[in-house]
Amino acid sequence: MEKPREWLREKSIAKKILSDADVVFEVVDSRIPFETRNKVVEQLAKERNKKLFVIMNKADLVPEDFVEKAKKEIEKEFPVVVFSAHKNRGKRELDRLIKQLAKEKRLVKIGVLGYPNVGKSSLINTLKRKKVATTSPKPGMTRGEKLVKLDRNVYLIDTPGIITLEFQDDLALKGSWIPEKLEQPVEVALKLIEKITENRPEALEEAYGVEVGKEPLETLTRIGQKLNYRIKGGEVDLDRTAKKVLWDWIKGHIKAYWL
Ligand SMILES: Nc1nc2c(ncn2[C@@H]2O[C@H](COP(=O)(O)OP(=O)(O)OP(=O)(O)O)[C@@H](O)[C@H]2O)c(=O)[nH]1
Ligand SMILES: [Mg+2]
Repeated sequence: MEKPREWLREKSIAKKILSDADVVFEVVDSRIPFETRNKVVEQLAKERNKKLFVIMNKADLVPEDFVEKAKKEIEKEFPVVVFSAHKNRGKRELDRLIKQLAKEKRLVKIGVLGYPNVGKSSLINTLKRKKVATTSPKPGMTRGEKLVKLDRNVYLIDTPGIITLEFQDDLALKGSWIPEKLEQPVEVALKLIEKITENRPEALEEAYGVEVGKEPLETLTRIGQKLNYRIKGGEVDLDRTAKKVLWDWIKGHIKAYWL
């Protein structure tokens, strides 16, 4: 369950990038903008006096009033750019911002940081207008750091997702952990269903055509029945259903969101 060595490694990546880079783009998932804000990254940026911009990516997955609400909240601490790598939204605004930053210094290195799977590499490809960084729905795609030249004097640094001092279960809820690598996928899926039920139960009804139950287990069982995921003897395969729900969450097929 615990992986102290990995945590230390991740923290050292964050530290290294924060000494290399002049500016940080902290990418978050617009569906769960607060949960995907990385405290370590923000803390280090503050300590080192680096400019940090929060990029609310995947804005295409949430409604506009939610985007505005979240943006306002985060802007109390950091400037925010609303973005969608899939819909090319926010590209012009970021282009302009980068141009401005490039005027202030001879050479600008922008560290693109955030949790696994929030869309750091996708953002870089959108800005570069070319597929230079590998992307995947699988959290943990980007391994090493990668320097991408954007302009004569502007570089972006693609990085692996930063995770620190967190349990795998919590990471999975953020879409930052591969469901197959969880010890108890059912437990995590139940937690996720609980969260979604609290915030936007229709999202589960829309995704699976089931009625949300009183207990998360009821809902998960109904989803399994609907998908016809069975184990020998005909009972619902909860394990398989849980992984499917977690993958659907990662892939943005479940339209739920919360502050
Ligand atoms: N709907 C939607 N999906 C997106 C957007 N940007 C990225 N994705 C998807 O999110 C998944 C992760 O994207 P990546 O760019 O690989 O994310 P990353 O942060 O580089 O991930 P790691 O390298 O694993 O840390 C992929 O399936 C992308 O297609 C977006 O703006 N909207
Ligand atoms: Mg990546």
